[in-house]
Amino acid sequence: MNQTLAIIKPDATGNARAGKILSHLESAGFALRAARMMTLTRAQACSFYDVHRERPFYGSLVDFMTSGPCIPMVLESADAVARLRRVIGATDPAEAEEGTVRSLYAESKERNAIHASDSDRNADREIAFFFSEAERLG
Ligand code: FUP
Repeated sequence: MNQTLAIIKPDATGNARAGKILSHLESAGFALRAARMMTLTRAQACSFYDVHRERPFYGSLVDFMTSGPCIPMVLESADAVARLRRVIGATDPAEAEEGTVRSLYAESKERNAIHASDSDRNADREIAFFFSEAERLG
């Protein structure tokens, strides 16, 4: 078993899709180990997406991610990082495989309902960004 970080994004909390998405993740075999609802500050969103700082969509992405509440969560399963990436689908919902979270619930490439860590190293960093060791092991 290992852990990965997901974030239900502000488009999904705003459109009453958070429960459906969480249910989809649990049905796909992930155990929820930690979660909270929070509206990211600009400093938090900038830091979380720092890897994209030079990309043309960065400012708009930070605006979107701070526009309403999101739900960061720690999910656990065997091969959690790769499995969750498959379950959420491609970044752009128009390209996401049928039945994936983004194909079902995302609005656009930017407003794409959910984030998932893309490597074990980033999962460690992103889990530690939102949750203390006590919270995710409790
Ligand atoms: P993903 O790992 O699928 O979330 O995608 P990326 O790490 O490439 O991008 C992170 C976030 O930036 C995406 F979830 C949405 C946003 N983004 C855009 O808004 N426009 C783009 O062209 C690419 C990414």
